This record gives sequence, structure tokens and C-alpha cells, in this order.
Amino acid sequence: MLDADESGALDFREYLTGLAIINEQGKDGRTAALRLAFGMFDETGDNTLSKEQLERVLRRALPDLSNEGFEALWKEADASGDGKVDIDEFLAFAERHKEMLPVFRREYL
Ligand SMILES: [Ca+2]
Ligand SMILES: [Ca+2]
Repeated sequence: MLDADESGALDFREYLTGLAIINEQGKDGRTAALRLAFGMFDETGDNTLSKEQLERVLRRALPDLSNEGFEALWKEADASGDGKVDIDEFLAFAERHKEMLPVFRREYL
């Protein structure tokens, strides 16, 4: 199933540290850090996030997320509907869901 290895956890912590920093900055700062985060999430290096990769990220941020809730977020994130989330889709999704930043921070930092 999900490839929950140790390097994935470390990457996520780095991502959260980045989020904590960018939360105090404007959109440009968030965009730069979110690009870095996207690169860490994209373990396969093909510049897209699979559904499984995004689900792992969102479930750590939102432990109570239901399957239906995740499906709704996934459909929103994958705006083009091609089954992958590219960097532009990821940035747009993150900008619409800034409420997740304090959730990440409270749970993991
Ligand atoms: Ca990928
Ligand atoms: Ca897409």
C-alpha cells in the first residue's frame, strides 16, 4: 500500500518547517517553499503527485479526513482530471487551503 518509509517522514518534517516559515510571509514566500515541498512529496521525480502521494500528505495534516472528504479534496486538487497533480495545480490548491497550515503546525512542530 502506502510507502511509509523513514525518508518520507523526514521529508514531511522538512516540509512542515518550511510551512511554518512561509506562514509568516506573503504569497511569493509561500510559493517558493511550496515548490520545495512539492519536490519532496514527488518521490518519483516525474513532477506530478499521484493520488496516493497526495493522500498521504493530507491524511497526516487531517487525521480525521474521511474517504469521501479526501475524494472531494482530490477532485479539487486535480483540476485537469488527469489523475495527477502537477505543480500549478498543487500551488492553486495550497493557496485555497491556507487553513491547513496552522493544522500542520499544531500537530507536528
Ligand atoms: Ca510523482
Ligand atoms: Ca492534473
